[in-house]
Amino acid sequence: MTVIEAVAARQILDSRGNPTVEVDVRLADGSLGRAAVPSGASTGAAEAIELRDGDPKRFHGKGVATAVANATGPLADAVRGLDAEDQAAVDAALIDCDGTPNKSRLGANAILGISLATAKAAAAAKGVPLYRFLRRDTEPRLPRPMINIVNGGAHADNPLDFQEFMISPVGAPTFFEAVRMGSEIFHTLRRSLAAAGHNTNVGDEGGFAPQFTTADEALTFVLEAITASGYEPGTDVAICLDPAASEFFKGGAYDYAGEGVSRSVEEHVAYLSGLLRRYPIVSIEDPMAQDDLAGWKLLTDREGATTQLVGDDVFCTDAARLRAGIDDGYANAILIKVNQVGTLTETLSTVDTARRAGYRVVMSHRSGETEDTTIADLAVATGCGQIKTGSVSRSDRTAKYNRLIRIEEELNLPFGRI
Ligand code: 2PG
Ligand code: MG
Repeated sequence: MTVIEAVAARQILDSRGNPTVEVDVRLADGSLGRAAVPSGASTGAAEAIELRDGDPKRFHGKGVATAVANATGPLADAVRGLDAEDQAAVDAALIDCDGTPNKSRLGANAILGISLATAKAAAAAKGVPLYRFLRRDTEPRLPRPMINIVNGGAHADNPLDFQEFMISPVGAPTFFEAVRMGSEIFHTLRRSLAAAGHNTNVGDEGGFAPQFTTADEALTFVLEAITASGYEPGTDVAICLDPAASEFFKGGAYDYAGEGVSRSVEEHVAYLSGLLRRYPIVSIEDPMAQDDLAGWKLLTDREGATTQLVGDDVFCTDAARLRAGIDDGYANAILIKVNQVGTLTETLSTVDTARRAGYRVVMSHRSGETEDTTIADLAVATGCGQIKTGSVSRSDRTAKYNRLIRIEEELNLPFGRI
């Protein structure tokens, strides 16, 4: 009854107004699974390939009609007749059908759409929520959110060099309370930005994008918003950063264009250490560029014992790349993005690799998102303990928070910590 009978796909819009792939998988018993594929802006060099049509007359070249045709053509042929409950076999068939190491022939967007829709169809057939269907051998947990309240880098058109300034309500007793605290701080920040004459427009992930030029400026406002909301920085609410450093690593140095300063690898590490001393920062993602492994090692040796250092571009959710980090001792955590690797099975295997090595795991959205909430269920099912899903504004972001609020209501699960 859980045999895959039909695959449909279409182009829909993502949160930036660009087309993306949505897939419907229908099973023999009539169960339907539907998944929409996210899309990044500050993509890692080793990510699985998102197939775009490149036809300048349609969607300025960003159309995904070819990926949709691949999903309903060769990829559908490869999975039709397979059991949706055997995710590993379905994903292996998709990978085989594509035949390239980076899913470039048929598109990781086409492949991921089928992979995720298959899991959702199987969960529907069993009549259980996705987080329960995907449950691993570890204990499920509600993830602690990293809430992005200031956007810069590739996600905003301000001069801020760092991409994301996030708050994590480390003292919140439940997921809902974490969201409440995040929302209060977000609105307090809006008022203080307006009072200081800054604009309160938001960037791609729903955080504010004022004309800040330095991280210190952003951090000062964030810290003040935490305090003015009645919370103790560091105890109730900590700060997390994603500089997305690959974006401004040029010619062997870190080029802070907004600030108008270039820092050598050593100076950049010293600068980050300085921020760690001055602010209650508990986690930094992509502090170093994906191809600056010496820098990664330097920072990990210096700060890794006390600060969570999350590899995004450097690992690209790929188990082999993560293995290199574990063996060589750089980073101590990994960001997990389903579309960086392109199937659910590979995603879960990377999570397992991280966990076995004692690396922490953060489930993550992309800057281009949809109303699809799969990552919320994935975070609970893997019990990874942390999620990064943007600001507490814009429905593409709040859909994930709201999904987690409902899951928390359904279950009485333990809450993750950084
Ligand atoms: C990141 C992500 C998500 P993008 O760098 O971590 O915040 O951004 O999807 O643009 O790669
Ligand atoms: Mg990142």
